[in-house]
Amino acid sequence: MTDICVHGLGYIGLPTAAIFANSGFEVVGYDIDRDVVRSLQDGDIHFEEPGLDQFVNKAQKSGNLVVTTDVEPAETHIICVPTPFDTETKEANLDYVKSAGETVRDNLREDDLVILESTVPPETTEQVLQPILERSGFKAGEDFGLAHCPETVLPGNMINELRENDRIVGGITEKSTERAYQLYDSFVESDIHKASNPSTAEFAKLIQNTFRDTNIALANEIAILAHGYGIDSRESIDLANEHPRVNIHHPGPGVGGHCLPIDPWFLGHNSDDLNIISKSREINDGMTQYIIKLLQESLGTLSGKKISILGVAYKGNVGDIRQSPGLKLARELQLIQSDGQSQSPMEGTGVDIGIHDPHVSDQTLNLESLDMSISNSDVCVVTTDHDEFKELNPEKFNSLMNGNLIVDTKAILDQQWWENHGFDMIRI
Ligand code: SAJ
Repeated sequence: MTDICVHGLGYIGLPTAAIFANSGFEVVGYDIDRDVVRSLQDGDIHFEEPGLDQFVNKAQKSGNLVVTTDVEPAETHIICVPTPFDTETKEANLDYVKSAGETVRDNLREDDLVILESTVPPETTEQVLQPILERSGFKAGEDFGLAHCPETVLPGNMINELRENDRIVGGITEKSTERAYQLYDSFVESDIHKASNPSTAEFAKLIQNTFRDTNIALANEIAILAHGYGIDSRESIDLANEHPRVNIHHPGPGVGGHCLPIDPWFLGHNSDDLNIISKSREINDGMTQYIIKLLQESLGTLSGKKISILGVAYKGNVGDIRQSPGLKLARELQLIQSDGQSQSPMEGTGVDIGIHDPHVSDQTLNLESLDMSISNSDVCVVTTDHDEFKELNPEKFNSLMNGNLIVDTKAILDQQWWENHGFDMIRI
């Protein structure tokens, strides 16, 4: 008998299925994508995450994790499907949540528990998922349990974070909350906090990422201000953070990934009251234009120049390019025309761009080796703090680059060392 059926084997569903299986539960991992399921059955993980392949293989070898394209009845259904974001309307697309709900409904039995883990706008569990599930004829809270348990893992360190992070569980009844609590308690080593209801749990998850995004926006605004005053923003932020009640995050080329640039907008799904939150989004999104302004101040017109971009993953040591600032910078540079102004992409390009990222393997991006990407470039912009980039050697850049300008948006290079080799350094 299946204990748990995990719906969606992506970034969150797969590690979650594996950790439950490795904790002794009989788990079925279900995904509609046959290619994903086939490759998992062959032992291949379809995204980069340190240690995840061994972790999943261990779960599969034990017999506790079976991946399949067929849903089975299970005591607990955990929904981990994506909630895509519409960049135009700034709204969450809940189609996958709805269709996962329909699949669960078709397999639902009395006394089962349904948990939504996907990040969703407030009220989704109760207003969207619950009515779909109740079309089974069973009543939520009476005939079956229903809860929201948001995930909080940081890509790049998922397995440890699954165990070590605090969790929030919010059920539609105390019994639903308690059942979800007991389930996660099987592997969570930290505290599990009980929310009064699913909407409060949904809201708490969203404001965690919103706090981080807004804090980074503050750091980015500080960086812009400090640059204007000729002050090193990072030194001043580090000094400010010596105060026990101050914790300013780090500036950079903007905020990427599928969480921080999106979740704050989910708060506005049924509300018109976003203010500092939408302004923060604007500031973080504006960092690529700020970098272009810095480049123009140093180089004059950018048309005819070669710009090397190091890093199109959204952050260090991951291969994920979703909402990547490096890629956004490349695309905005491609819009620059011969007069150096941003124009329509249809009117040709004036900037030659060389992109290198040792963690990304996307065939559509024209990625180059490090040497190719920096060769003959006028400026090199470091946009991701991969470990490999921390070790970059200025001598190689001296011999291959045409110019001597480095924009280190993550402040990972040894400024003194590079300056000693004749480079002009701009740090964000
Ligand atoms: N970044 C900065 N400055 C900083 C920290 C981060 O510019 O001081 C940038 C990163 O370079 C990156 C972006 O922010 O582009 C997001 O990276 P991140 O490491 O802050 O977060 P994610 O998106 O990888 O994961 C976040 C985490 N949320 C929080 O820390 C509150 C993670 O715990 C969540 O599980 C995840 O979102 C999620 O799934 O919601």
